[in-house]
Amino acid sequence: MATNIVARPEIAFELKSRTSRLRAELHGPELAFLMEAHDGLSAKIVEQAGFRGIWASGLSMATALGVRDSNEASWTQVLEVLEFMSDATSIPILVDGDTGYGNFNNVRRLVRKLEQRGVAAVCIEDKLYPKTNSFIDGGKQELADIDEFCSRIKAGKDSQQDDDFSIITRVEAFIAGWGLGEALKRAEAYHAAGADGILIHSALSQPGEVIAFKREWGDRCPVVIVPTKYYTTPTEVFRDAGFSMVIWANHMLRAAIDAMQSCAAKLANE
Ligand code: SPV
Ligand code: MG
Repeated sequence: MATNIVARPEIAFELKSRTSRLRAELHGPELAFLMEAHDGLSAKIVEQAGFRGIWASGLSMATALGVRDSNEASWTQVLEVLEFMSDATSIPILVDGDTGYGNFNNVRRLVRKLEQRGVAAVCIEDKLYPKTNSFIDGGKQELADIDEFCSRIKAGKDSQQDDDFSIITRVEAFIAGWGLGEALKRAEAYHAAGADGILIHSALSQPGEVIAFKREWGDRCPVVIVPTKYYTTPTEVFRDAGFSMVIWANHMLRAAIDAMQSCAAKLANE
């Protein structure tokens, strides 16, 4: 029986934990794509479409709950949404953990609870609680103190029970108006504190900042990007630059809003 399973790689793949599959996507030779979902139904649709991982978007989960992307939904309410997404699917989920919902103590609790709900990885960004969406006056947003943010990373890594659970750290230096030097300094500190990958974010309509970062960063650890603003860039450019993972961050929610608005308007008018 065991021999049969080994002889069928697709079954062996299914048997691997979600945490190790997410890790394999991060470290694999191919550019990986995660698709956004915000509830059990959208998560199921993402899996059925063939994606190998889900981005549980903070913006989308908040919007689907009818609140702003400013930590207006509590972290335990987000946890409830994640449980539905996790139960409805078998592919790994990387959750947008915003700033970690507070300091190192909050991250410690967050990681323990995410593991219990079957979430494979969390991304935390180097800003302050309550967070503000990166594209609202990004240049005026305050970044976290580097040492304080590293304490959040270390607390998270110390708390995980499964060695394959991943903590991705999101560098907001470009968004907040700082340059490549600040982005690299922060990424280096977060990597040294135990981060499993760096998400480098940019608000420009071209990918110049993130490509410059990747060129300097090299292969110190996987680099993840979110082309929400530079969405017209062909994915070949990301592949050639050597990024590990691309996140399509809000697309399922946007598609749902368009469809619901046109359906509601049609029925109301006709
Ligand atoms: C989210 O999906 O909530 C994100 C990604 O943080 S973005 O909206 O592109 O900043
Ligand atoms: Mg977010």
